[in-house]
Amino acid sequence: MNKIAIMLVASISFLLASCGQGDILYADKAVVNLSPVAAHPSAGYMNLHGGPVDVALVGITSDDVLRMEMHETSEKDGMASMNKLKEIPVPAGDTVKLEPGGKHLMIWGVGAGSKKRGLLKMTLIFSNDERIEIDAVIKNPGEAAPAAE
Ligand SMILES: [Cu+2]
Repeated sequence: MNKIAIMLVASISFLLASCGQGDILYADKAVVNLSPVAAHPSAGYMNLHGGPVDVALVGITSDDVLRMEMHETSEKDGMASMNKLKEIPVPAGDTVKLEPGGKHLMIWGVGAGSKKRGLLKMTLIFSNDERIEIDAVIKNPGEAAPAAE
């Protein structure tokens, strides 16, 4: 009886330890800011939290968009430009922010159903083949952006 109790305690503390910070790969604070001009792409932002090992975000898909790309805004000679990224590294235990003026998603053709729901379901694909499904909150043009942290 005592042995079982000790084993239970041991396995519970193991479970708690395995849920500690940096031990799981996840994404949060995902938003899609709809473009005020229908023909222009919308922008997507989120925070990526690294897990126990270094990975990279290598793809992002959604059933309800025409096209989605990973971009980075950079400034050269006072001119802002964007380039397409093949991957976004997410180091173990680190937080990588997709935010205005930096790395972001560019999204074409967000479907009417998702707009109505106010959520866009997307799947993040990582270099270790881990896939994470998230719901990004859709913001209409003019709606306040979420407070930065
Ligand atoms: Cu872009």
